[in-house]
Amino acid sequence: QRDHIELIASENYTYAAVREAQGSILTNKYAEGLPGKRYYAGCEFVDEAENLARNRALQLFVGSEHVNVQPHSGASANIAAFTAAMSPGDSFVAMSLDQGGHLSHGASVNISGKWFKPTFYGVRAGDGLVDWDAVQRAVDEAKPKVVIAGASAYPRSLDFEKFAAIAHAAGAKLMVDMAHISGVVAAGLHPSPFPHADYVTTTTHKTLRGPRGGMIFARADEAAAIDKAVFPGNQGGPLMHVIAAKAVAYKLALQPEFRAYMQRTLNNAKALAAALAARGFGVITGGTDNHLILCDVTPLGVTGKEATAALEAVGVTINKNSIPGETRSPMVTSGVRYGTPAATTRGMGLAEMEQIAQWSVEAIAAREDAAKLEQIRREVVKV
Ligand code: DSN
Repeated sequence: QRDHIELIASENYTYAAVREAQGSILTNKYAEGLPGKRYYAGCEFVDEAENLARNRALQLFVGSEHVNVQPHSGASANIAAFTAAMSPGDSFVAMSLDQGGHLSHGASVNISGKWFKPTFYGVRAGDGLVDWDAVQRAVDEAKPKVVIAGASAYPRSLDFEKFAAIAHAAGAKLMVDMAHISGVVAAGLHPSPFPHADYVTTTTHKTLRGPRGGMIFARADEAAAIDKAVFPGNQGGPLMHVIAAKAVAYKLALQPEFRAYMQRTLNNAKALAAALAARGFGVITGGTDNHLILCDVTPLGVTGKEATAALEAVGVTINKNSIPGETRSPMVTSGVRYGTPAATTRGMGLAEMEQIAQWSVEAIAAREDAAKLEQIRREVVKV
């Protein structure tokens, strides 16, 4: 982590205070249930931690009504929300994985796609933006119980109000998975899913910069259903050390410094997108509104796998990624995804973004030249 430049859009470096809480003796405690209503004695201190996390989460996301901070991960949060809203066999609508969606939004290999019936929408071939006609068509066809808005590789803002209008007109619930953008939403730099969504799931370790974990928000009238879906529906004992660490992270995210950090993250992403485009990368949608950039690397004569390997060889860590209209397998891909949250946490700014784009294009060009790759790697290690 010291020697590489970390540019995976879903990763970050969390705070020392979060690591301290997450590594604490609270890991020793079983606490099934909720604060004040546990199945075990001796929960007075973990109750305090969970109440802090819950109250701070509600404060951080203005307009939210209820939160459960126990999900172990984003995928756990998603399956709990699914089981609160649907029975096995029920239909839902989501963005497909190869168009920017997430594995846990109905991929055939995931429980969400095995137990429930997904119908997918995607992005428009021309501009890479959400295909609203496809969303409406999918809803009309599937008559879903749930519509999901949220993505893992979508570089533009999502119009949650529009998603809610389409879902609610069809009698479906809107579930927003804001895992990638929760920090951006918390900072007020992305339109909020509140009050439009019925359920909002997220991870806590991406742009939000907390410990690895998940949480679910719900409308007040869905509170009991969501709590039951998490425990005993999908999980046993909550990870109280992680919940304490979530409380620490949310407190830090409530500070003005966090908003400034998030603004720098977005500025860096815009600068990196422009610098990559200037060097021949096919930047999908032409830029970014958030912390991530999706690029077609085939104009540079490589696949996503080859580009990622070349950058890894010089100490720049990104991931290969399918792009809209993908023709290659997910293990090869035509694209790569960059993200700026971790590099920004490290203090990098606009000059470094320009440098990263330059190293990227040089590493790809030198991918079969071990001596040149080593020379670039030595430069990377110095930053
Ligand atoms: N695996 C994460 C990502 O990289 O986007 C999402 O869970």
